[in-house]
Amino acid sequence: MLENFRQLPRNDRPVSVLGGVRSLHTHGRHVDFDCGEAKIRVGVLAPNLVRVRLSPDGQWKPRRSWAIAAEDESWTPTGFELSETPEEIAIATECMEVRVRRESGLLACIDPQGREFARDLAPGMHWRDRRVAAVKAIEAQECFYGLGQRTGLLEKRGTVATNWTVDSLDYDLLTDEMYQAIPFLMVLRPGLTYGIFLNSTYWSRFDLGEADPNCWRMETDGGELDYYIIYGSQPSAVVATYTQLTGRPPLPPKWAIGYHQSRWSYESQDEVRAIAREFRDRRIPCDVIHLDIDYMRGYRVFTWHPHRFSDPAALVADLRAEGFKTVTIVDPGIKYEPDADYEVFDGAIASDYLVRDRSGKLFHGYVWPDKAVFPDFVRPEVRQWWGDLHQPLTEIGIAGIWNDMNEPAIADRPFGDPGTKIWFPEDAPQGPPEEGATHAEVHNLYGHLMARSSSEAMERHRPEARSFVLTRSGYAGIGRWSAVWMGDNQSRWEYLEMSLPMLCNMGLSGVPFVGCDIGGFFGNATPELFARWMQVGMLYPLMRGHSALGTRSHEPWCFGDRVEQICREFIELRYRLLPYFYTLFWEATTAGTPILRPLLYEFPDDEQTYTIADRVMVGPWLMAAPVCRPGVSTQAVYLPAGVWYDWWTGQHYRGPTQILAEAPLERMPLYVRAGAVIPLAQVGQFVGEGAGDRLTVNVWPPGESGLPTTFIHYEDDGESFGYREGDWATTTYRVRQGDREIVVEIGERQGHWTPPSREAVVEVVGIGRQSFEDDGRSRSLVFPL
Ligand code: MIG
Repeated sequence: MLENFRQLPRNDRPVSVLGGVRSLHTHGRHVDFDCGEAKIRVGVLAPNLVRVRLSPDGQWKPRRSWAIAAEDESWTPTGFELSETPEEIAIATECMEVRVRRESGLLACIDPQGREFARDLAPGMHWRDRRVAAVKAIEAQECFYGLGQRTGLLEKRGTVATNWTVDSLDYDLLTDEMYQAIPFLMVLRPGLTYGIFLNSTYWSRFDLGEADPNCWRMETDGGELDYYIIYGSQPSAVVATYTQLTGRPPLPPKWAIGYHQSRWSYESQDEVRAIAREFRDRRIPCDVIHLDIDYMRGYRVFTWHPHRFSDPAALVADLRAEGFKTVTIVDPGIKYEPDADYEVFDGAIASDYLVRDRSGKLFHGYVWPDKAVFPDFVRPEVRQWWGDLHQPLTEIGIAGIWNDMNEPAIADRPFGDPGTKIWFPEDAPQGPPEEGATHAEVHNLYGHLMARSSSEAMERHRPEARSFVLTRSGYAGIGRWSAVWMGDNQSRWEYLEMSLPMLCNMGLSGVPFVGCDIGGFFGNATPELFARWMQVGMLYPLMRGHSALGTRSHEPWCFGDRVEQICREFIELRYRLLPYFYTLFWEATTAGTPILRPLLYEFPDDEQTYTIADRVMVGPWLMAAPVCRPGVSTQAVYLPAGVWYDWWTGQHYRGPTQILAEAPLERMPLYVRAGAVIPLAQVGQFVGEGAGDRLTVNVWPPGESGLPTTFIHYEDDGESFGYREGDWATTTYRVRQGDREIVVEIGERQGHWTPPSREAVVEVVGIGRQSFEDDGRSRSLVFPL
């Protein structure tokens, strides 16, 4: 096999190890260490954020920050103290210290309690040819997370994680390279969390104690090591800073967090209409229908099939009238078709927008349209041109774009033969010529920058409304541009179970808007699997059903009445919870917070939670213990410290404890934390359907010994960009419990958006309810016990 043109570092070169520190000097926020020919630069960007760079030859290459949203200069200057002893140099900020050993250049960090973390072990930073690496200690109790899209367990100690985007269509529990490449690692122990962002778009790899259980190691190509260390007393602080560094997502339109239905493919406009009608007739809520590759004419990107989709404008308009948004797939491969009046190909050739090899020869491979060529999305003008090609889609009302095959996925011969997967030669020039990047450096960015092009285009061409963009491939910070789905899973129980840790690690890696194909992509779901998957799918930030060509129909009504009813109820539950989900999305835009969270995110001092992968939190209040195995009707559930209420029965439990939950097929065990405040909507058949005349807010008693709790409910019109100009509303709820009453204090509504006039109903679950005209004024509701 070609092994994908991977150029290995030359093993005939010696390994070089950083020498001792000869001198240092400080300029602004940076401290430069002169270590002979090599240099280290430590930058203090924030009290809990330090950037470490190593240049083996002492020359700093210009860095291109495709993933960095906040450059060094953009951080508010923060003071630090530099002190020196004969043994070491220490840089102290308000909350951490970085120490560099004079003799060896080895670096370590210290937390406010004096505990070491991110500590270099010999040989520390080292390099061979263009490969650079660092080795750090695995301290007692440390557990590993993040690293973007990963199969297998939630906790990653003892594994290897490579960052090189590939079409991992046959992934299983042991697969390493995936569609996403996110070189961000989170390390947790009680009271101390740190993050490492390896700022390299080149191939990179983390060995998390696989080769040696005492240390973890990161390495990458490109000749310069550049990484950020983020300190936090708990995971939320690290995610907040990491997403400040690499960017946070914008608010999606509210409809995008409703239910999406997709299939490869709904093959004609008639079929799409029939699917839409079925949803409405059966009263199963749905907001979005996706059109997969067969809407095109011979898979030519930006075309419509003249017969099967003869009138796309009418189709999209009719769907819209029924409350559906339409999303079209857009693949990067352009059919190689000279002299055929195919505008996209002709335009790309005329402007020279395609990837060529080093000799200038046009690169081609084989994808759906057969022989295909590929835009160089690293060039801004190519992203602009490609984005403008979306205008005919937005003009007829397409509200979202789905980017597939953008790792990029390419075969070396026409589809059908067992071809080899290839990509551009690693020395193919990409990006603005003066920057001199090659494919080796930007491979991991192909899908990322394609999604960026789509996202910017949608905003340009639909300035009045927020759009939805979905991508399969991405790099660190992809959440700024797009939602992400996890590619081709299988209709098997293991894939249902694996979906939760995979999505949780994406969330910890700063990408909150994520989902897996509900029901499984390859293969046929059984009715039982499908019902369970819809229950789990209700928890996914992106809730989309999808399935592959040749599989049985996977719509919610295709598995008999019992499963249809289960699907309806769980999709309805999602729609009831939309105000809560929407508030979580808002939190994600302001603090990078994951929406779907592993228990450890909320209970980082409880080591029991460190390996729990199949129990998850949605936001701070809801915990689900979904069933991911066949034939189950009871389920063991660990409840961490605090009081928990059963969502279905109201029964309460005092954690930490282990309980046995009833879990017949109709029920996914779901728990609410004491003190929870959860805003709920009336269920409509789609998000915009006139459910605005009542807001229900459910409150669960904090318990006598419980601390007061707070929740900020976020609202806006759900579709425009007005929220950027202050057209939003937040309402703060404070809940406390005394001997004789529970008091719910509602703060005055903030912001410039006013909800339609409505009744507010506040219900303290199991105690009572009060309702009032929601005029936005502050009030205090007392519920006697
Ligand atoms: O070669 O567009 O992951 O969601 O349905 C397969 C057809 C290409 C892979 C995607 C899948 C999509 C399918 N695509």
